[in-house]
Amino acid sequence: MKRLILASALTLCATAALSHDFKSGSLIVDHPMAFPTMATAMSGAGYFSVTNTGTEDDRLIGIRADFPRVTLHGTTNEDGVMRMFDIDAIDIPAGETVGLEPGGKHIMFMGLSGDTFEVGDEIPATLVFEKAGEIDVVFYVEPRGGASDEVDHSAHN
Ligand SMILES: [Cu+2]
Repeated sequence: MKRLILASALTLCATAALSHDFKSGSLIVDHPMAFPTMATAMSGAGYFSVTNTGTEDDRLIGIRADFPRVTLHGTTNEDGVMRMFDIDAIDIPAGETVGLEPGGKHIMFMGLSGDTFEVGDEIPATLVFEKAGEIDVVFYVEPRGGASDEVDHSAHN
């Protein structure tokens, strides 16, 4: 019986972690998260989705966090080779939800130098939007779930 209670408590925690969101004005930032990084990784990626419930387009123009460099990244897939590059902004059109996800646009935390992301870590960051201004969020480091998560960030720094 004790075990059953513990199991359901864990399930509750997991559910809470999966549904955390942050709001400012007409923007809702849902579920900022990152995957664990390997010991040798110099960078780690962050993902979330943003819903713009307003009538005016907005743009994500930057992010601040406690790392040597944090950038917005785009991804291209040319003949099966994934490449990532800096982008200036991510459009968040009125009435739409934009997802930052593996294989697409994402946040790049750079300069980890041995300071790995581990499951359960929380990474505070400030997202900067052109119109909504700044939104403080927390990225949760969560276990990798499946093959679709796999974008190798270990090689770039
Ligand atoms: Cu990247």
